[in-house]
Amino acid sequence: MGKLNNKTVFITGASAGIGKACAVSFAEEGANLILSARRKEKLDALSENIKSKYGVKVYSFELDVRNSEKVKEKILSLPDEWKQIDILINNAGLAKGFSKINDGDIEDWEAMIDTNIKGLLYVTRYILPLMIERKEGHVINLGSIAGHQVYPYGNVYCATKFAVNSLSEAIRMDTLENNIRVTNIAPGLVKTEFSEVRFNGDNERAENVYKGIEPLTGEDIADLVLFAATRKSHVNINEIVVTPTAQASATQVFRKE
Ligand code: NDP
Ligand code: 8X3
Repeated sequence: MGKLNNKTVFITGASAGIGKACAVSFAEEGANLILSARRKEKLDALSENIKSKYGVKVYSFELDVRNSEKVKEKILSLPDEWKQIDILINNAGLAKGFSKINDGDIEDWEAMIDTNIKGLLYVTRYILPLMIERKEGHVINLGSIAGHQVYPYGNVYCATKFAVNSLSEAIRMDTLENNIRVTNIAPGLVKTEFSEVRFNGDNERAENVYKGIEPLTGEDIADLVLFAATRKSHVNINEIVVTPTAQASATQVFRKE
């Protein structure tokens, strides 16, 4: 008997990294999953694997969270059996580029702002009313330690994660009378596709981010997301800040030679 049998979890950015690991961890606990991301073929492979391994129901579709009309359409047209969403994991997000503001690429800024802030808002805007109607639900946002501490060349990415941390607090305030739980997850270095995306497929540069340390994994974060989601209903984990043991802050990392 799983801890989340008959619960429905909606995960954005489920095709890779933390979102994918959450899909597996939540399925292991018996949850039915709504999975979304832009790369449908990755979602299809994951869905098949999860369905056959854990026997849960999976409903997946392509969704770019930057597209407010599509977000609205997809959520409002969910089949009835999928409308009762218990847990929303706002995970879709990315960093693009690593440069000073005066050298920054405006397209990269827009991709980060549109995905990490506006995308999270669009999805929350249409799912939250369904939770409020039932006076039950849990919104879990993927923030970052970059949302607590700015680091050199992190400028716009850090600003988007400061916004996520603020929005987690705001959603908590706005839904207090409706029995909605809200959790902000703020990890440090997690080895996923994150750095490859940030450095446009430059593998060597991406590998260097994790050189000499044992980084966190998507599974480590999924474990904590699951922890937050499986507390007794009167317990709200407001925030989890987590780093690799070798990382003390956004700027201090101890690397073995
Ligand atoms: P990955 O790059 O491995 O995964 C990112 C996921 O987000 C992918 O599934 C991707 O899917 C999806 N995504 C990106 N853009 C969009 C979009 N416009 N619409 C829908 N889905 C999108 O990175 P992580 O798993 O590491 O990142 C997940 C979250 O965790 C992000 O919000 C990130 O900021 C945060 N985080 C990551 C840390 C790290 O060190 N890795 C640390 C702290 C926080 P697809 O490309 O198929 O759309
Ligand atoms: C990702 C963690 O420190 O690479 O949010 O920005 S960091």
